[in-house]
Amino acid sequence: MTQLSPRIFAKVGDITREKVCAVVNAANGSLMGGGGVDGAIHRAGGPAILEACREIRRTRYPDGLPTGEAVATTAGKMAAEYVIHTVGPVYGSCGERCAELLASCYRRCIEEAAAAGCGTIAFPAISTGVYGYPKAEAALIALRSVKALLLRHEMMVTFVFHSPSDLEIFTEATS
Ligand code: AR6
Repeated sequence: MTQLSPRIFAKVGDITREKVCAVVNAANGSLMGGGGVDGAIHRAGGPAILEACREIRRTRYPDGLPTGEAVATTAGKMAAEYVIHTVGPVYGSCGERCAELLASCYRRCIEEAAAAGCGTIAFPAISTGVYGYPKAEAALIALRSVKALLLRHEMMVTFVFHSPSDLEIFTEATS
């Protein structure tokens, strides 16, 4: 575990195993699951998560969750209490707005976690898998957004990377 500031940490691991109040899911607008972190979270948490997502689609977002937005559901069988689902930007499809949309994901996730009463949250590297966001660029946006949010929220944040090389890219980009 690397400590980046008094309340910000980074590590290598599987986010589905984090013992925090909220784990963030890098979802898509359908909220109906997918590959990557999304697939891992639905597998680890079980069907209660998909059920809650269906209810959110039906009642609040019939057209899908917009990019940059976030919603909270149960974490099912995982150690966490909540999953905060967010939709990162597809790199290359948003031009100059990509950075702003990615920052919005981090901001909205922390806001949703705080609203749920959480004091701890774990983030995957949103948009840096299938959605193609360059990892070093995404790292700078992630850290900058979280630092700004922590001025207003009592929250402990952990960035969880899937591989040692991803953690290395993050620490190099942000140091
Ligand atoms: N724990 C932590 N990090 C992980 C894990 C895990 N278990 N699994 C993958 N990663 P991605 P995106 C890392 O593709 O780019 C899905 O199909 C991975 O190495 O999961 O936002 C959704 O349904 C990468 O660095 O999310 C959407 O359709 C990072 O998590 C779409 O992919 C994010 O990769 C979202 O794409």
